[in-house]
Amino acid sequence: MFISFEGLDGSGKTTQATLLADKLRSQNHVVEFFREPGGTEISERIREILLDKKHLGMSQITELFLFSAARAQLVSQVIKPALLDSTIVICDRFVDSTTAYQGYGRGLRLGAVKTINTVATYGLLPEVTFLIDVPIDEIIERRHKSGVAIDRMESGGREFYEKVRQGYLELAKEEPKRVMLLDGSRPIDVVQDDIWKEVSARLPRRKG
Ligand code: T5A
Repeated sequence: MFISFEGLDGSGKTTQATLLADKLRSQNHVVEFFREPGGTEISERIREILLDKKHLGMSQITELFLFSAARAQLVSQVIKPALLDSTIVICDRFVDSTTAYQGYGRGLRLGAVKTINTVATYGLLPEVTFLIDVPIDEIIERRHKSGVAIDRMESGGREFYEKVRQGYLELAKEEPKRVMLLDGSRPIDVVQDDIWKEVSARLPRRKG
């Protein structure tokens, strides 16, 4: 099973993805957990380039190809082999991030972005995607509280994030069977309950 988590920076994706991985492992499922961009040596090096605040002059097309290159390596080197081995793969971000951030956020042509997504993933899509939706004001408040330093992508500003959020909501409308929209402004355990209900219903039944 391939599961992805999506949402704005600070929406709580990593929190939810980690809780899900822990719960599955506690029930003896084999789980691989990856963050995007990242997850392989090459993809982690691309991540450093992408998030480095020194690279404010990066062209939008370069950015698109770098995210896609990191993903292509992750899919071919680890995700595909893991899925063939019946491992449950959880990804903190996948192609929908590129559609939302580079397509809707940066304003690159959606048709081109989706084609590049398909090439980078060899057509692989998650079986279920949890989109953790949180209003921008709440995200800003969480960011202030956590005191985490912002990276190059996070210097995009409010207008950029509004576009990304609308893009995500559009994706949830376009693909309601795959993308499950969750209100991430609720408490962590309440969001996790919704995720667990969906995932546990999809787990293969065990004999005995
Ligand atoms: N990007 C990525 C693209 O532009 N295109 C792409 O194709 C891809 C793959 C990656 C950046 O790259 C961009 C998107 C990003 O800008 P990153 O450093 O990997 O950046 O970080 P993010 O994925 O953005 O994730 P973050 O770690 O910043 O945030 P999360 O994972 O959304 O949030 P999380 O779980 O760390 O939680 C943030 C805080 O909120 C609290 C947590 O305790 C934590 O303090 N929290 C809650 N508080 C209240 N209620 C809840 N329900 C809460 N859930 C979590």
